Amino acid sequence: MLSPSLGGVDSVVYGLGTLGMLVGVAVVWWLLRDDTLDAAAGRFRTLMIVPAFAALSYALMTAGVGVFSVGGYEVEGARYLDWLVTTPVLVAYAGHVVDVDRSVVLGAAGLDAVMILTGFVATTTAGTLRWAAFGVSSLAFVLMLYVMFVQFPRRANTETPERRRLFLRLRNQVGVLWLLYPVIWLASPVGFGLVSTLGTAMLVTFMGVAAKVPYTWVVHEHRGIFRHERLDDGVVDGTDAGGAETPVATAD
Ligand code: RET
Repeated sequence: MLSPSLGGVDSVVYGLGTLGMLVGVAVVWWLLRDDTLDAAAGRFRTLMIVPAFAALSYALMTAGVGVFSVGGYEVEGARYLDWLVTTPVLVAYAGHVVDVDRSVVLGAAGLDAVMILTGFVATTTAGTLRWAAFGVSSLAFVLMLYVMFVQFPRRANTETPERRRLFLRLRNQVGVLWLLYPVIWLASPVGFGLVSTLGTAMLVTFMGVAAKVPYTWVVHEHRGIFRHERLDDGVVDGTDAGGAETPVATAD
């Protein structure tokens, strides 16, 4: 399990991935430290899991920990552990932004976890089982996208224009970027071998940083929606029973 069997260049790639993830940690750290923001409403502590856990996983991959070989392929155990922990958080957080019913959020996060676990089975087995697992993983992926694209907007309980805008940014990023993962898997040595192990490491690391760090940055850009309610109180001054969630105009 602990055989540091990959060459030095992979470690350089994963080292850069670790640094990239630390940028995401810094972004969420700012959010947590900004006392004009309601950290409980923003759930920034939960969001922090994403870059922090990924940084840890990339540090492990840099050190060659958790690499094992199955049927002649090198498999990065830490990568799947990273995905298993962080991708459900990315999915659930998008739902949190527009206050989607808990059961629906858990459904999407659960499908995501099934996608990663069966993807791991596909990576570590051979023959029919491998392709069956790939099929189940892809199906879970499609169902998860259906829940995010169709059910999340339907079950949103808080839909100010600002929250909706942030939700759409995060959800569309998931919908577009993530489609590349099964394609990379198929092209990698585990799939049809069109891309080398090093090439796969570079693609997946680049994608990992691209899927996680801009996500935290987009939340940071829209942080105004998580301002403390009390800051608005003086302005609104109880004129209307209509809503504590009165939209506030923003510049973007
Ligand atoms: C696998 C192979 C089996 C079929 C499918 C896959 C999808 C993986 C995805 C991963 C997303 C990872 C992210 C990581 C962030 O750092 C497991 C590759 C459908 C969608 C966003």
